[in-house]
Amino acid sequence: MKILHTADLHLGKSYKGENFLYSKQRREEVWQSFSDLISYANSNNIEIILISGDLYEREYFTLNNFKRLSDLFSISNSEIYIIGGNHDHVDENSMFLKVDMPSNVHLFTEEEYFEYKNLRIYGITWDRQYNFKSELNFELNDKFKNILMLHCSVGFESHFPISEEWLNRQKFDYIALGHFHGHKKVADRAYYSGALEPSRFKDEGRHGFYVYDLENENQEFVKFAKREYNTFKVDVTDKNVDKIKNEVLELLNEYRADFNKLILIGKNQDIEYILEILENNDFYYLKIVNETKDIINYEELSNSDTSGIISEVLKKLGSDEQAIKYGIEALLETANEN
Ligand SMILES: [Mn+2]
Repeated sequence: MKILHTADLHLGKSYKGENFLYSKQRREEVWQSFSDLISYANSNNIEIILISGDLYEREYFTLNNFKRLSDLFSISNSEIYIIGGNHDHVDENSMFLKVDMPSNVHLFTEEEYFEYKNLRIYGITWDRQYNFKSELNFELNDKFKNILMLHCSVGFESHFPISEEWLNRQKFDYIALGHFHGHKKVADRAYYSGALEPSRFKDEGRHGFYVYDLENENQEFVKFAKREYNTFKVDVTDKNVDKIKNEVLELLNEYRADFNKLILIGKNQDIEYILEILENNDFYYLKIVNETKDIINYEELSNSDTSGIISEVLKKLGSDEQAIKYGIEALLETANEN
């Protein structure tokens, strides 16, 4: 039996950091990605889909969005198990409880577990937005394969903290976690699927979902996201504009459709021109961060210095660049104070 484990889709999320065009487009892409996930499950004999919290953003989700979600679920051949997280917590006002969902959808509210064939699926839903805590005490029946779904923070103090030691003591066959956006194994048989689609530069790396095969206990990460967030660093020191441009094109070529951040470091007197050239590009999204150091033109500085103090200082400091920098800065500061 094949089980697909996903989480943190944040459907409906508005992307505040980006401009409106990207935000609108990205929001639609995440819907498309989820729709593709349902199709993937249908064509790959996935019997179970686990959604470990933050499926949608309660803050932005409308009744139409629920209708769209319900339509997607209804074309799925899988049984779908859902827990609420901090972004889609389920209290008595949750719209999720007020819409008709197809019969293959199972949202955890009060139940301890759902049974499907030889499987027991346990899950805990957030019933509030903040400071959620829950008693964790499970009496497992080993005639069943047992699975646990939690939306929690492993190794942190807030957002439903869970320790690695606790996870390692559990006898579950698989623990499907949500909340952290990067996919990783955190304990024996306990995994974060990560967000299906990344939503910020903090979410760097590959994104997708896990497929777990219950019989042979084989587990595979399937890269699925439509776009990724990447950060690159280029040192511009002693390079001409063309060389820098080519280096950037080569470095980012396979990431053209992604959200990319390019940090320029080092020193280059043509930095303004370099920025202008790089900003004129055909990448989907390229944010350029200028972290280069200023080049002080000492000759110019000393020519404009009618008092002769700067030339005097430069002569005394010799060729120690760092010392010159501090010296000049101190002088300029004194000049500004007057
Ligand atoms: Mn969360």
